[in-house]
Amino acid sequence: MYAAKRAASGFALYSAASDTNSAERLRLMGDLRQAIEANQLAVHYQPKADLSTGQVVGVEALARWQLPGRGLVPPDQFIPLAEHLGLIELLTFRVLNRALEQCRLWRSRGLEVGVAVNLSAHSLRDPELPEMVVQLLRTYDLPPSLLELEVTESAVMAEAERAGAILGRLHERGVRVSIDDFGTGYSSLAYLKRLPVDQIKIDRGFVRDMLANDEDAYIVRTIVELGHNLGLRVVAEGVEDRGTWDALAALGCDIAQGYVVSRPLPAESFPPWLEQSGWPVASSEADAAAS
Ligand code: G
Ligand code: G
Ligand code: MN
Repeated sequence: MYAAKRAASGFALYSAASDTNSAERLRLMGDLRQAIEANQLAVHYQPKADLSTGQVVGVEALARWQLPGRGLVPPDQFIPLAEHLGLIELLTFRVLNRALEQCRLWRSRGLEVGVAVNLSAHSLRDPELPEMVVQLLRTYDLPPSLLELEVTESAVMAEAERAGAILGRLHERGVRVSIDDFGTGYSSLAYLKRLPVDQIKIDRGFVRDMLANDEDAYIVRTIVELGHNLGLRVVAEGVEDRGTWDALAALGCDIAQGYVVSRPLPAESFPPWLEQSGWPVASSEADAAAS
């Protein structure tokens, strides 16, 4: 009925695939609620490397839902579902908590890697988010600069004033803020200038074809220049091969993330990957000795 009312024609045909309350979807919602409440979501970590030194400077935490009998459900499916169920705050807390706990563990073993956590638009309307984050940093005794929060342009712009205030409170405490999927939204540059942001991540859609497509290469170059002119670090996402890595390094882009460095890894695979891949990493002992 609602679909029919929305359609210009005034009618719609029932199809199970578009039924947001199909039996299949209801079952999935129940399973997801259970998985989030019981803290059963996994978190994988994708390394990011400095384009000038090759040093691994951090990882992005990516939620994974392994559903028995259905395999791995991708986040673009379960994140919207968690939002719909009002479970996104709990999910965000779970992922943040897990990622910071992991960061702490790596640090205690001498690996100084920052973690980046994705926030949904809902989190940017949650006035309790900054305090929750600060508490978690205290719990794990971590410097705020080891945490980065990734927000998409569209999530910020949906309610720019409110989102800016919440991010500002985190930024004041030393937490890093990144604009994710940059270039796909419609952020006004005037607003970007005023946002408490440290970093922009160029959407992988532009990076993917930059060697073959002059327009994409031009867009990437323009974003790198824009970011640098605003005093921001620029990260390229979806860097899949060495040629793209070299092109980005030549443009002066700061950091690369993508399959050329590594796919997202389960936490326990990260230290062995570092060791045998040969990518250098900052050591927390060296830092401690230097200071
Ligand atoms: O690697 P991958 O397919 O997992 O990521 C797909 C999308 O899901 C990415 O855009 C990423 O930002 C988003 N995502 C992954 N984990 C989380 C999370 O914990 N919270 C939110 N809000 N988004 C996430
Ligand atoms: O920006 P977001 O937070 O949406 O980005 C994370 C997503 O990008 C995840 O789905 C991750 O698996 C995916 N990803 C990471 N590196 C690459 C890459 O080199 N190529 C492609 N196609 N996807 C990538
Ligand atoms: Mn991201």
